[in-house]
Amino acid sequence: MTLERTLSSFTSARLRRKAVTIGATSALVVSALASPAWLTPAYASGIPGAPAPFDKGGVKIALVNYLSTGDFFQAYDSGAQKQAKALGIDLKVFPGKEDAALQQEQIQQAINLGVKGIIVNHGLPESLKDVVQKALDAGIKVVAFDVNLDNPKIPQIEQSDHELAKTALDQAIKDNGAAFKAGYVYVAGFAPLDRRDQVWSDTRKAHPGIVEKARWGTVDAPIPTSVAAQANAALRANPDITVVFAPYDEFARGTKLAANDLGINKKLKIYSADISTADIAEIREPDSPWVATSATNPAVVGAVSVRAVALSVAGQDPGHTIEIKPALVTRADLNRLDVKTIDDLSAKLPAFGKSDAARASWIPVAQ
Ligand code: SR1
Repeated sequence: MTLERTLSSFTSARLRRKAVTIGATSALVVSALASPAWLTPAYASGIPGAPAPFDKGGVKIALVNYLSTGDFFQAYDSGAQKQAKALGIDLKVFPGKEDAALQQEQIQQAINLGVKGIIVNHGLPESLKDVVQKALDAGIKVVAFDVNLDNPKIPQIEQSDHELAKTALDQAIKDNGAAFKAGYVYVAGFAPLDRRDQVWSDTRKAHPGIVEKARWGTVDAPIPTSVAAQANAALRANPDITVVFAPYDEFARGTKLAANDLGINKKLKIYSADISTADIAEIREPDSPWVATSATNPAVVGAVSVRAVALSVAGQDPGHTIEIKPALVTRADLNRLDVKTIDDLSAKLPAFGKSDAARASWIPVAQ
């Protein structure tokens, strides 16, 4: 099903003419944008005692995505929406279609709309640096999540990717010993995956008994199906692989699909990054090969991104590097605590549900 919405809350005639087509997987974003409660009634006219411009309300901020499909990015967007609502921010979400030129054009559109701040969520640094410089030159504050824009004026937000990869790999070594034949799922060029890759490489250097027998990976949508086709071939050609490091939940899902299809789910163990309610169900399935993941709550990451840009817009420094700490979640933990949803996980594993990053007394926290 395809939905079409014209985002009419902004006054730009150009934008009003441009209908944004969003796939069904982005329905959450669409419904939030279309909701009459887009602006929080309580703070639509400003937060009492907040620094300008948040004392008046209706501050325009743009969230410009590169990727939008998949649970992580949907939850990220919904966390950003919720925090924006709590701050009385008029948040315009530009859906990502893995198209660098489109993302660049969307940042230009945001500049033309007169936003006060822009959150850049993923993307290719080469295609973004010039246009974000234009935004900065126009006095617009910019923060970046998971794309290194290499500019001292742009706060960088990340999920402590080194720690995330290390905790997942430490668990793999704890479960399997320091010598095993491994598969690895990776696509170069994405900042979080590149940081996790550094840890994979260091881990193999520190433990020469860990041998990478095959590597695969793609972000072609739908990612799990595309990864499954590759994993199927790689696992068939390398029947001695017993461990797969798949540090993105869409990669883990694809690899799990292949393992189930090949009937090797009981002898393979998958260690990943990220978690969603759907992932929890997949990890908890009987005989699931997906045994552990290291993750933040993506909705919290979205909320932190909005708070960081709000601080910048208010003339307060959110810090140059803003990190959200991950928590290791094992299949055993999920079963022991009988976790069924992300909200359950936040309640039962408090390290997972919150972040103190980019807070200030005047910012109502929504996470
Ligand atoms: C293609 S990059 C995918 C990653 O971005 C976010 O950092 C998520 O953790 C996901 O693993």
